[in-house]
This record gives sequence, C-alpha cells and structure tokens, in this order.
Amino acid sequence: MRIVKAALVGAAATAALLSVAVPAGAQSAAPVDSTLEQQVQQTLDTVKGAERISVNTVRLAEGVSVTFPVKDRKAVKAATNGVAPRVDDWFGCSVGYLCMWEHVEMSGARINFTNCRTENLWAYGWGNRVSSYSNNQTGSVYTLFYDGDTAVWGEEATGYRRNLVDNGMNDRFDAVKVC
Ligand SMILES: [Ca+2]
Repeated sequence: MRIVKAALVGAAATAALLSVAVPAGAQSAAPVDSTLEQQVQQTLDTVKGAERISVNTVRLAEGVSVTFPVKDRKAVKAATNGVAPRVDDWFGCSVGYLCMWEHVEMSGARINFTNCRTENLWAYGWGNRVSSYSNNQTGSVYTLFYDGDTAVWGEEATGYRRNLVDNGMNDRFDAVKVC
C-alpha cells in the first residue's frame, strides 16, 4: 500500500506541475489490466504481510513471491522502470528458484521459492493448485512435494520441468520442501 500511495502522490504532484503546460488527458499512463489488478489485490488481501514489489509481482514472505501474467508487456516494462524480470523470465524460471504454475505448460500465475525450507502452500493461497513446475535451483538439491503429510513426488535440480496432469499430481500439492 505504501508503494501505491507514493505513486499517487507522485502522480498528483506531476499533474500539478504540468497542469499549466499540458492539456488534461494528454499524459500517457499505462493501460490498467483489471485482471492483473484483481489478482494482485486478492493476494494482498489474503496473504498477511504480502507486499507488491512490481506491477505483476507480490512478495509473500522472505524468499517467496508470486508473479502474475501480464497482457501488455510494454506497459509493464515502462511502468516498472526496468527493474522487472526480463520478459523471458515469465515463461522460464530464474536460476536459483523453484517455480510452480497454476496451469500446465508453465502458464497462469507463478509462485517462486528461493529459500531452502518447507513451505505450506495453503499459507499463500496455493494449496491444491499447482499444475506445472520448474526446479531451477542449482547444485545437488532435491525438492519434495507433499499431499497432506505424505511426500508424493520429488524432483531434482537443475531445470527439470514437469506438467502434473499426466501423473496424477495435478492440483494435489499442499506443501513443498524446497530443498
Ligand atoms: Ca492436496
């Protein structure tokens, strides 16, 4: 919320400065992606301590973030002033991360983990939701996926990807031991 407030204050100040020279409506603002905004807002509302860190990324906890798909990449690039992940990162997964997607073929919202610990996916609104993943961690680490208290699936690093529809694991994971 702090970021949004600051942006509004900045926009208001800019508008005031430019009000003499620039006709109303002439300022170019990035078009609002209402689906994206809803997803971001819902996450901020449901995960305690969540913080928006870019146009389409919300930090959920230390070492945990969620990234939402964007329709207008150009707008995101402009709006984040170059600090957003590279465009290609949406389809891939940055080195050092375990990434999981809500849909198959690495599509839809993506949750990213970089801390080596066991995470309860329900705490982030991701229980029974994962449909594909990419284990892009480095080194000889092994990730375990849990359904209830039982480890039902595992995957080593680096870079192994999988769709979970064909192996009976779709929308089943409740927790993950990142490494
Ligand atoms: Ca489950």
